[in-house]
Amino acid sequence: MKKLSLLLVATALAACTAQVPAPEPVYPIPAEKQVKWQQMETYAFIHFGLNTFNDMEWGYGDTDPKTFNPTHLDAEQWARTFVEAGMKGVILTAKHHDGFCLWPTDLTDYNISHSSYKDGKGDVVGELAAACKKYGLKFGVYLSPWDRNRADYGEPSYVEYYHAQLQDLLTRYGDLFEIWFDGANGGDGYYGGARERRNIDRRNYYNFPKAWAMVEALQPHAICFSDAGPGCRWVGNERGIAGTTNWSFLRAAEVYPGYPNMDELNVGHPDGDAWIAAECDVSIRPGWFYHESEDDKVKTADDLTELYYKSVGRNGTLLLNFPVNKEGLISKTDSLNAVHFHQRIQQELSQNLLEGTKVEASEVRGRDFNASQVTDGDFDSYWATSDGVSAGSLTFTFKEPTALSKVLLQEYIPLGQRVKSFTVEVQKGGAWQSLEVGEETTTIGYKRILRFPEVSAEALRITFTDSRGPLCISEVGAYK
Ligand code: FUL
Repeated sequence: MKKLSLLLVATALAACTAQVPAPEPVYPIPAEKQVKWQQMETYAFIHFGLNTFNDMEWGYGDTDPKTFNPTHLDAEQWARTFVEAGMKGVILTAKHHDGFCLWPTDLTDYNISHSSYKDGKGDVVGELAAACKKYGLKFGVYLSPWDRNRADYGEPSYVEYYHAQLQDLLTRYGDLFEIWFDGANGGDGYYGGARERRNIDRRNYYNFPKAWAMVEALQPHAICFSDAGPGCRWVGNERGIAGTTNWSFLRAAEVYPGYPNMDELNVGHPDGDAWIAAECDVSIRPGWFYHESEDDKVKTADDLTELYYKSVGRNGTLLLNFPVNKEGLISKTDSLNAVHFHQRIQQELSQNLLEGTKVEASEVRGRDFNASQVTDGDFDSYWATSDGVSAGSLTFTFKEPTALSKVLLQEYIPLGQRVKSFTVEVQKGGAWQSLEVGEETTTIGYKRILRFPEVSAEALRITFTDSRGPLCISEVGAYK
């Protein structure tokens, strides 16, 4: 009898301490560079070019390059603003739809060397690349496929030109983290004087697979943005808002740049076979380019905070655009609001109230995957359940009733996005009650943040009710 109980104890101990292998991935899974990209969370966009000086959003392609004349351009001022606003990188419109190039290039005359800026000796792409290097920011470029200046737009030769421009940008400015392939094509343009409407086959004309292969070969750490990835996808609106359900997958064979189903892009394809997470692009002003008439329409720190929770807080990244002004600077209101926004987020999410609480899991895969991993602040350690266990709960008990108004959840996405539904409950007066979070609690992904009216809780319970495989939860936080 004694022997048997000893044996039982020994087996139980072995089960607790034995090294259990990590869960198998549940495909699709992200490439390492896609995980690193998502961990950037917020980064800046800059729309700057001839439009800035001509009060336009979509230049026709015939605007005089001489009108490009920033008087106090200072790319370091942009970079400093982004650093202070907590942003990890910046993407610049090296060429927008009007075809004007912000870098000196032999491929076209329609470029900065024919402008008034620095008597034609300027290079905004190079100046920003250098500022990013100095201030520790990542750098990326937007190279519009649609080009309203080029006479041969619509011909095969234009596509060669476009790929040559891409090659130029990929090889001249050091490491890039993201290349932006825009999906717009409004049809009409200057086109070398033809002044007509030209429609192309969006799916095939630009030979995007070749462009993406060039990026892979020349900038292996960069990811490609488009409506359809392959690195990351458009979130389906320009308001910066991800779906409350947001899968980081798409069915790769169905999607392409210009893919018209924005609702699908907003939530992803739950049965997708390619990892293509959502990027939420939005401008700090109504327009993408600078317009004096919008000086009093800059999004406030409150507006931006709201956007953060609806983008980063819904498994997306936030790409916040700054329309650089005619002086060549980010306007004061824009930079102040962005910095205050960052300070707000830092303050709201600074103190994880679950640190040091007692945490119990419904089930644990093994020692290396125990429940305490979810409050250790380390994304790379996670709580996991055993094979075959795709539901479970985590209960955090506070030492004393604690006021909460936010819950943050993170899945360990290198092994896939798994959770399909979950519930959040708080214990009050010994009884559990479900928390009204005002939005569906389906997916989590890299990060999900829920906000709710402040509640005083003795304990917090997250129940993962359905998942595509064993649970892998990196972090759980609660904040006031
Ligand atoms: C769109 C463009 O048409 C806008 O001008 C802007 O660049 C936005 C980010 O993407 O497709």
